[in-house]
Amino acid sequence: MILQSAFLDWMKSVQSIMEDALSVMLPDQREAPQRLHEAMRYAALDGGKRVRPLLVFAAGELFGARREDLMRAASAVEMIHVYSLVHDDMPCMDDDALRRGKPTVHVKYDEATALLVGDALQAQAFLVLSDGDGDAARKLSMVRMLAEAAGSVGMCGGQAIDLDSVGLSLTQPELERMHRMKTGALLRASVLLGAVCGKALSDAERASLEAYADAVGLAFQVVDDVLDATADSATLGKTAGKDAADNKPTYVSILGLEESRNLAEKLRNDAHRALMPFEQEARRLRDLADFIVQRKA
Ligand code: GRG
Repeated sequence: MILQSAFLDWMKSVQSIMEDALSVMLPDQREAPQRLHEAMRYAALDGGKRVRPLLVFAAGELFGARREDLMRAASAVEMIHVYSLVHDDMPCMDDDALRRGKPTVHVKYDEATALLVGDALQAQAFLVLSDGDGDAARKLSMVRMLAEAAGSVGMCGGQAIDLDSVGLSLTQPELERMHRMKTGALLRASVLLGAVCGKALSDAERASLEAYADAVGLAFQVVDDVLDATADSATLGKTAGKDAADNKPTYVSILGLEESRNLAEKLRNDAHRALMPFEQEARRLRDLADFIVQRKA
């Protein structure tokens, strides 16, 4: 499967829209406290693939959402994602010095600033999501959706299980549960938030999107484990080989490289199958599943 230039152009245009949207929605670094605002912008701007915003836009375009609403939802999800990266890189968690090809926030600034950057980005995400001129009930349901994905039954809970799993040999179902929470929950929320920015979803449409998001979320993590074991730090923009060095259970450690690649391919097919009811209109989501499985960083 070769990604077409129309998809790559669309991806670049969303990435560029997101750079501008985030720049506007983050506090101005000339405003006090300048150092914290500067560090928030350092963490969030100029880097990353913007996979979650791409999912928000692709799902939103499928359901006829307004660009302004998508920019808000996508910025909120990306802020939560960036906060998680900043905290994850801190010495009390993964202790990493490189992220998105740059020194991590606690290295460039200091640990206290990194902690506050994450906290403030999380708060800013909910501010952005609850702002704007959309329907209040819909905004409240979106706030709940993001909070659930980010909290103790989603990303934070998955991170807690991850930290507890170092040195243990997890079974594949246990590993899957951890990743569905740690990375899958936010990817799923990205798809659903984008979709609910548009017209009301039927139960069947929602179920199809959830099946798509679950497959893509897991594929993302399987590929992440493969890349950690096979790519170099310069390509990844973060320290490669950390999972094995930290003695973490991964798809590669449980299944080996080839079976992990096969699993990613199976999940890509599952994602495509889930989109069949939408036919050609879901092409961006379909291409994104391909992109997530084929990515090199
Ligand atoms: C600290 C609350 C808290 C949570 C951390 C998501 C997470 C939980 C930590 C990130 C650590 C990590 C490397 C997880 C593997 C999957 C992942 C989220 C990779 C980074 O996401 P990408 O590849 O990054 O989308 P970019 O930089 O492209 O946005």
